[in-house]
Amino acid sequence: MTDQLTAPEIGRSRTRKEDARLVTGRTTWTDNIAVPGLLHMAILRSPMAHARIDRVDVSPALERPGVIAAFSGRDLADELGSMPCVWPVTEDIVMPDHPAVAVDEVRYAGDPVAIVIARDRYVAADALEAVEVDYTPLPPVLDLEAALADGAPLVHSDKGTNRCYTWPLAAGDYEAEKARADVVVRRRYTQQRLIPNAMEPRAVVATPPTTSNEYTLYSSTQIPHVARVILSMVTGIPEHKLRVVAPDVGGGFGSKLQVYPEEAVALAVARRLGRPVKWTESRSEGYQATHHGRGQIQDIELAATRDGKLLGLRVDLLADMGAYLMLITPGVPLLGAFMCPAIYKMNAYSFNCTGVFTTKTPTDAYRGAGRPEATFAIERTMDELAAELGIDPMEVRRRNWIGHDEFPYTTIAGLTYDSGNYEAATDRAMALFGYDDLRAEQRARNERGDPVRLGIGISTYTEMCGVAPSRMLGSLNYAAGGWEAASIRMLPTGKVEVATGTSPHGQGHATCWSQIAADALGVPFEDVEVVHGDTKVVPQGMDTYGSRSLVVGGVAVHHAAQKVVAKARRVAAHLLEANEADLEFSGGTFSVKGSPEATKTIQEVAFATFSSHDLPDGMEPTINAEHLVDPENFSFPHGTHLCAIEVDTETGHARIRSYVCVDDVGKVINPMIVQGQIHGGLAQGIAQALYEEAVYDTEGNLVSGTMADYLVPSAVDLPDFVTDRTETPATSNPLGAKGVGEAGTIASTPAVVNAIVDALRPMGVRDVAMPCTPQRIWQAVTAARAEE
Ligand code: MCN
Repeated sequence: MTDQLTAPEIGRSRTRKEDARLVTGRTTWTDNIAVPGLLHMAILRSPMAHARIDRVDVSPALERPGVIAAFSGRDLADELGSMPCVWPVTEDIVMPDHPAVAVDEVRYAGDPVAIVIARDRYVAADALEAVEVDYTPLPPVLDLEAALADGAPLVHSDKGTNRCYTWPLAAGDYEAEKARADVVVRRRYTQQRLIPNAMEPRAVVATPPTTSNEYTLYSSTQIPHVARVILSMVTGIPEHKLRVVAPDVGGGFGSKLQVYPEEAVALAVARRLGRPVKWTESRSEGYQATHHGRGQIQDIELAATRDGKLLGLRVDLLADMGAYLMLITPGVPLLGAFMCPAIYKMNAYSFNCTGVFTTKTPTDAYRGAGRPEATFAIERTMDELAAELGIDPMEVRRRNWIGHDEFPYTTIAGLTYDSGNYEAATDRAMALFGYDDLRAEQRARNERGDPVRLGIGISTYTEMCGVAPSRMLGSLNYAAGGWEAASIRMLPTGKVEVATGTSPHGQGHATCWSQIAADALGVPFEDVEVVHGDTKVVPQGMDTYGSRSLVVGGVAVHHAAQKVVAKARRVAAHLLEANEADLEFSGGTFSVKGSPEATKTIQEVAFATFSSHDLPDGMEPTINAEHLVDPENFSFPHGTHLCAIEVDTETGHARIRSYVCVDDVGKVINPMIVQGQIHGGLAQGIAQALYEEAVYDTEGNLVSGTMADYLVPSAVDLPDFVTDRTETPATSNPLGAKGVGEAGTIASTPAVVNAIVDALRPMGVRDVAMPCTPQRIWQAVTAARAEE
């Protein structure tokens, strides 16, 4: 068969078909859902980081006009199981009980304590103040190292320890490599806690059982399919009686890769009251109770020869779990464990991570999840090594990275990178950036003692995304699989429905999956409708996170379309009275080799299948198809990011002057979407470097608890980005694509901090803690001057 698949859609910058409704708000956000008889839920949250609950009395709230019901944690304890964690990374992990509403003890400021249900959301919110709670304060646990000391106060006293787990990874003999090294660079970096800021806050609507005993939960979630399984287990609602719908979702960045107590409680309340109930979090409530990201202390040691050849790497992490284990909390640092060696060759690697409980908001995945932290540690330390050796930092990287002719390459961490070309991306980035000219300008400024110094920051990153294969996830004790499902329905009129198990919340899947299906089926882009995010409509799926959707879910669409074409070919051959082997398929039309006038379009085949008057003997009357993909490997995008920053040594102000990135995400479905993903990712990575931090006081209160105190940058705070791509196709999927959703975030943080330190290094500064605020920069300069 010599099918010619014309490819007019893949690679084309289609504007996103879903955007008109999303950006005008003419869509169904969860908070827009109005159901007859809807009640509203408000949640009383702990004002303390750690306390014993001596008494909860909800009855005064019940006296308020408009209040329908109120519940303490104890009232709900019998009907809700513990909120589960699906990634217990070690056999001996400490897994504390996690009640959806606290019963005996609160463990972070924001822990739910009581629930009020009212006719109106404002009545419900006001009635919270009538709930009476007596607390006995307990000591907060805030510092990761202090939490592990003997005699430290305990977050979960029944567990006898604040250590959640210790997870090691080792290859080669690190100590031996260190012993023969000419230079060993040791550094400690702190990954501050970050608060994810999706544009749409979390929101839930739970409807009571129908006459057929079916519940529906609408939730602003990234994971309707996973949520259905977990919520069925927590609430006891049989899985086949629970439908979960993720309507249009206004962003998540990992914070909605979660099953939250509020979702379980809403279902329990709907069951108790037989009425639908809605809860939408306020922004400040979300800051306390939506999981946080990052929160690590990293001790890193890099051993190398005098000429900059890496010998070994050692990384010891303390990872802040927060008060409870959420869905994948313990696993997040493991994703970083595999990425610390990054694109570099070395002989030995030793990694150890200890998860620590604290009385702070639980942590979990936030854009990049483990990989931004790892990339930061290695890319910052590569710069430090270069400085110690007096070699240009890009040159040190070049001496160590995997050559383009060495793929597939198995790293010291045990991953096999399928493809890449670090030289090509770097050469392109350096040319766009004007690396040599900027270095010359930097030297000149340093020589004349310019108070505004120029710094150049490098990050040559790779990352593991795609979150699959399932077998590998299983070996890491992760409970879920890494597969994805797609099904394609060819409707009688030739239109196409693609049902995908991915659950987009801003990534443009409806557009990209239409492009993939349109090319494979030879139908117009406009004729494809993509449906998602409803367990009733798309029964199977693993949802969206870990930049997996294209390389798993998009690939599933491609395969399902191939199956449709294969079935259609059989029908077309029958109708054309030809051999299947003699049919060519191009642009949606089957034609008989040698007689070009004998044709059938795929739409004609669809109608013929619908009528089923004349099908091949024994053929099922459908050309619809389904496909599940479990990829053979992760996906490894990479790239080179370069940042030039001007640092005013008198005020501490840092201004990004130029930012160039050349990313390689393999083959691209939609270049404009890819560029948008990179832009958004850069904003979040730069935000970690310069602006954002969840700050707690000594009592464990979140003091950066509003948008006035937590600095999310806007477009005016960010530079123009120069983006470009190289294209090294992935070999692990037929589209040749690699993921892009987190790449910009992973790459950019070290590029910015490296640039700041590079600017200040001649003055004796060796590090600036993140976020590199003007105050911290000024303090670093002042301290270095005092040492001179
Ligand atoms: N794409 C492409 N060609 C490639 C790679 C990707 O055209 N070679 C397209 C895909 O078709 C898809 C988009 O780029 O439309 C992102 O694809 P992918 O890398 O597969 O990532 P996911 O769709 O799985 O999205 C998850 C990822 C993650 S993990 C976070 S966090 C994140 C992100 O996406 N959160 C986001 N991007 C976000 N974008 C928005 N607007 N909102 C969020 O919450």
